[in-house]
This record gives sequence, C-alpha cells and structure tokens, in this order.
Amino acid sequence: MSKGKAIRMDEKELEKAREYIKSLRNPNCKEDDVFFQAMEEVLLSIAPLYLSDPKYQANAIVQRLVVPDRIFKFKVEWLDRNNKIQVNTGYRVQFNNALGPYKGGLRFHPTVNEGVLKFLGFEQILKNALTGLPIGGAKGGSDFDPKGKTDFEVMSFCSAFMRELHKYIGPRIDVPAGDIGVGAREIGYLFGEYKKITSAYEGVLTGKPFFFGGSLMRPEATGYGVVYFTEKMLEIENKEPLKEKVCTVSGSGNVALHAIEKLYQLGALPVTCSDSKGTVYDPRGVDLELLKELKFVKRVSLQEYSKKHPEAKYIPVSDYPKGGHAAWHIPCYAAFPCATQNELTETDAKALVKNGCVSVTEGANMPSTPEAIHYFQKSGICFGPAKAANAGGVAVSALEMSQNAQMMRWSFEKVDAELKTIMEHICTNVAQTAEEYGVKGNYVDGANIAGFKRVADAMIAEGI
Ligand code: NDP
Ligand code: 2IT
Repeated sequence: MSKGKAIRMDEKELEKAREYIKSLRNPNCKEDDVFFQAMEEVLLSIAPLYLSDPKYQANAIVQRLVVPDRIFKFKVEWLDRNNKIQVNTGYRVQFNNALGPYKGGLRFHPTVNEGVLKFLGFEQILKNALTGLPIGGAKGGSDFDPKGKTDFEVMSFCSAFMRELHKYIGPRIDVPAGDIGVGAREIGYLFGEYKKITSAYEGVLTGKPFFFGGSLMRPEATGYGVVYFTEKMLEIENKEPLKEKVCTVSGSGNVALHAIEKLYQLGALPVTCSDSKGTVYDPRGVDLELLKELKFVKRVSLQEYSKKHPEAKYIPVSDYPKGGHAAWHIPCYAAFPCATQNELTETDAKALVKNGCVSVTEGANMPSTPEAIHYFQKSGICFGPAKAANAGGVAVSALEMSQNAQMMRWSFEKVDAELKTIMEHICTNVAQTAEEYGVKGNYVDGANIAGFKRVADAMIAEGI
C-alpha cells in the first residue's frame, strides 16, 4: 500500500523539468543523444522523491549528479599484424564516487564515443548503488573493433590502451571490467600490462580469468542475475514462473549466453539469439553448446548456426520487420534484450504485447527505447529495467574486489548464492520503493528512486 509520500509533477512542472534537461545540452552534439535519453528517464522518475524533500534541491544534487567528476580521453597507438601503426581513441569517464571507488566496464566497439560512455557511466552510478555494495560509477573504452583481429593485435591494442589508462586507475580509485568487446581475453592482456608497468599484483580490474585472481561466476553473473531478477519479479507480480515457458533472447555475447544457460537450468525454453548481422530462431530451443563454440571459440557470425541446424530459421538484419528486431516478433512468455542500447523499439514492444508476452527484462544497458518502455507500462506487463536487472555482473565484480583484497577465493556455490540473494534483494527493494512513492508496479521509477536516494544521501553527507 502506498505510504502517501508520492508527490507527482503536474504538466507545468514536467515541462519545466524537460526545459531544464534541454538547457544542459548542446543540440549540435548528436553523440550525447543516448546520455540525455538516460538522464531524462532518471530525472523524471525521481520527481516524487526530489519534490518531497527540500534537501536534494538545497544541495543541488541533480546539477551535480549529471556532470561526470572527470573524463580522460587519450590516443592509443598500436602495431597491427603487418607492423603497421594504428591509432584509436581511448576514454575513461569517472562519473561519481560517492559510494565507493569508480567502477564500471570497458567497451571496445567502433560506435564508442564520449556520449555513449557518459550514458553508460551515468547508468552505472545508480546501478551500482542498487547493489548495496560500496562502488561508485564509471565507464570507459575505445572505438577499437576487436572483430577480425588476431590475438596478437588484441594484445598489442590492450597493452597500448593500458599504457595510458594505468595513470587513472587503482584498486581503491577506479576498477574497470568488461563490457561489449571486452571479455576475459582482453582483461587478461590489460591486467598483464598494468602489472608490468606498476609491478603491483592487485585487484585493479575485475572479470579476470579465474586462475590469476578472477572470481568464479563472474562470467555467468550478469546473465544468471537477469534471470534471478525475472523469477523474483514474476513472483512479486503474481505471475507464473519461467519453467516450461518459451523465452526470446537477443544478443549472443556474454550476457545473452549465460541468460540462456540459466533459462535452461530453470526448465524454460529459450528459442532465439542474435548478433549484429541476424537472428536465429530455433523453436526446439537454442543449441547452447554450438552457440558457445561459434561465439566464444571461433568468434564467427551466427549465420554458421544454420550449417549444423538447417531446420532453424536464420533471419538476416535486412529481413527484420520495419523499425524493429526479428526476435521480438516471435511469440514468447518472457523476453530478454541482451545485446545493445535501443535495440527494442515501440514496434517491437507492440508485437511482444500482441503475442502475449508477460515480462520483459533488460540484460543489455538501456536496450528499450523510451517509447517501448512507455508501451510496456501502459500495457501492464512486467518490465525489469537494466540498471536493476543486469546489476548482477557488477555485483560479482565487487565480490571479486573483496576476494582480491582478502587474498581469498570463494567457491562457485558461495558466489552464486550471494548473487541470487543480491538480485532478489534488488528486485524487492525496487518493487517496495515504487509502492512507497505511489507508482506500484513501475520498476523503472522504483529503481531510479532507490538508486538515486542512496547516492544523493551520500553526496550530501560528504559535502562539496
Ligand atoms: P559481448 O561483446 O559479449 O556481446 C555483445 C552482443 O551484442 C553480441 O552478440 C553482438 O553481436 C551484439 N551487438 C553488439 N553491438 C550491437 C549492435 N550495435 N547491434 C546489434 N547487435 C550488437 O557483450 P556483453 O554480452 O558483455 O554485453 C551485452 C550488453 O549487456 C551490453 O549492453 C552491455 O553494456 C550489457 N552489460 C554487460 C555486462 C557484462 O558483465 N558483460 C554487465 C551489464 C550489462 P556481434 O557479435 O555481431 O558484434
Ligand atoms: O554494465 C555493466 O554493469 C558492466 N559492464 C559490468 C561492470 C563491472 O564493473 O563489472
């Protein structure tokens, strides 16, 4: 039951808030579109809290929260397989450390720019706050594309990237990890270079391979956590669990593969996966072992899937529904966007709802457009937003930091149990916060308010 704390903005106030957000941006900077998309959602969500307590305004929390503490931008010069010099741009956005050392992944993808990393860093602040663990928010990366590169080239790039990045990070300062294009291989090379430069064997990166300091379960954590979150959300919302239900998943990277793995473990039937070139629809259930081989070992396109399973359907991007993604047009009980930002549009949301989908949980960061989220909420289906639902990855990263600091290693079972507890706690906290602030069932507002409150209260207590 609502505790009556809710103070909603009327249309005039909403317009004022939108004007304020607009005033912060340079309209010529298209790069910032995704950052402002993320910021607008948060600022509109937190109004009931912000308006109910004058301390947030008195301490200029919004104005301070939307500006990163600092952004490093640097040149990365590296040698390719032909000994030719290549040049890329590297970044680290240290956004906010009110709750702990800066923490967040590194993305290596040609679409990386400052705007993308500001959006990811901003989301990371509230996500990390929701875990309840002592970690601040950051993000980094490069426009380097690991696709098609040899191991030597990836190593050469990672070493060059770390030659700059090491100046800004440290186990109590800023602890990067993986994201798109950065997995155990890249983290290994980055760690090796950091060690050579500093001579320090310390937990400066998470997502390390297990045999030199990584946590068991870190590779699985984001995908498993997304599914744990969904089970809890379905329970709270009195919906049937995932067992025996058809599920659709996008992506075929770290998050997607482990979400699929956990769905199988719970007796569900994941029937799709995708990459940047197309979608596989296998009605008997996606062949997980084949997927792992194609994506983690051979690193090839999903088109190869049909060679072993000619009966599965492969839908190239060119055949996608207009304005949409093929995976979301296949009937399912629960959907899991796990590839990238804005991959699930309003067109897709309408198709999902029309086909009877009951729940959507975001494994990727901000995969649903604002219009799609609005449509889900209007339709009354369960919607688990990224910053709550995919927090399992960074939560286990924080557990890796703990293990490194203690010079200890925990068992798979212990980390898995911790992860499940953390995800269930995040889900319950978000649902309760939404109810408390008069928006019962709205997990977007619940997550933004709960995350913001923890960060804002710390910022106030720490002063300027
Ligand atoms: P990976 O690099 O392992 O996989 C990314 C997947 O998404 C690949 O299947 C890739 O296809 C696809 N993809 C990437 N960019 C695009 C694009 N522009 N259009 C279509 N498909 C695309 O990354 P992760 O699985 O680690 O990350 C996936 C998402 O989850 C990201 O949003 C990331 O920020 C988020 N996330 C990751 C966490 C982690 O622990 N790794 C934690 C929390 C969130 P292709 O192979 O063709 O490039
Ligand atoms: O978006 C994310 O939460 C991540 N890429 C994981 C960050 C981390 O520090 O483990």
